[in-house]
Amino acid sequence: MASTDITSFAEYLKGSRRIMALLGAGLSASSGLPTFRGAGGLWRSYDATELATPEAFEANPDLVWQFYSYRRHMALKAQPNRAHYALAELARRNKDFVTLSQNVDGLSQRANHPLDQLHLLHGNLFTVKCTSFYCNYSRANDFTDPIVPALAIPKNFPEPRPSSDDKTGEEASKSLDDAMKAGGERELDISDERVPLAPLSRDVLPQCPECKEGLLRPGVVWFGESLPTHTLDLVDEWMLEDRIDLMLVIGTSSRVYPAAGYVEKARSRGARVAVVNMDPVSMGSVRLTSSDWYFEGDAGVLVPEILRSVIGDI
Ligand code: BV8
Repeated sequence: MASTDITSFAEYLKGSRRIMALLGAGLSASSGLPTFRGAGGLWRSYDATELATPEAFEANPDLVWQFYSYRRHMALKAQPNRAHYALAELARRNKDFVTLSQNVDGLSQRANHPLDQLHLLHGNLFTVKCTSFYCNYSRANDFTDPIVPALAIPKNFPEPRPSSDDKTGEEASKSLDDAMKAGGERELDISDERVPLAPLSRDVLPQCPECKEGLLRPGVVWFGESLPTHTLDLVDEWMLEDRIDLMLVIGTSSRVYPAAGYVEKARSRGARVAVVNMDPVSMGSVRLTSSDWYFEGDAGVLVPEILRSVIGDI
């Protein structure tokens, strides 16, 4: 049975040098971004994992782009939470702390997490790349929102209610202007399947500016795609350098591989494991022993608390 005692963890943390963290969607939950498998796991009537595949993009590039454009938009509106900042501070104070993030939302980067200690296992919503086989075009840090006009989140405002004898339409446009001026515009929640989504033709989707033929796609790793080999090599190299003292597992269901496999890999290099999760049941493959810790609750609250003995108050 894992310990829930923060004091014993704080002591061990202070004596730890080589630390690894595996981050999941639960880290960004308190920033308002839905997780994959929890209640937020659905987008319209789709399981998010159904849309995060090359096959889905091939079959319906417009639907998949509407999914990703929505997530870009939500991630840009979200703010990093105290857990993102606490992990960034730990990285600044301990150069032997490496973070493996499954998250593509860019919030760790916006919390100024040292980038050479942040390994993005599943890519990034704000990188886009060409899908043409022979074209290598890609661009990072593309924060344009919407990325193309056709992917703008539809807005609606109160329909003008022209009076019955309005022949010129002036009254209607006036009430429309009034509604607009009164901030009547609000974004539709296109994650709700009841909100109609117009199909988009291929030519209004993001196009490659280099080869001028291929569609651009989000620079994330889809299911069935391999993780970035350079990143995996860097992580494996770090793991083999020396023993590992501590493996933090924060806000992840640890169901997606090979990412989830790093927990047992770290344990085999000597690490004790500390899990932060809202739900004791949703820890997937992670098996905790009496030398590990389990902290139940919101990562946004718990992570700054359990790291305080090293990072102080952030
Ligand atoms: C590959 C980018 C091979 C896209 C993502 C071995 C065994 C079984 C299956 C496989 C295997 N090897 C490969 C597979 C297949 C597959 C896989 O793992 N499938 C799963 C579903 C079983 N893996 C792959 O396809 C990988 N590729 O292996 O390729 C290969 C090799 C060579 C050549 C070709 C191919 C690629 C996987 C990457 C997929 N892309 N993301 C996008 O984001 O749209 S994964 C995506 O889902 C996320 O990035 C994330 O990693 C994952 C969701 O996991 P979590 O982050 O954990 O989120 P989740 O919602 O599941 O859980 C949230 C947790 O937080 C919960 O525990 C919850 O309780 C907790 N929580 C909630 N709120 C809070 C909280 N905790 C704290 N505080 C809170 N407030």
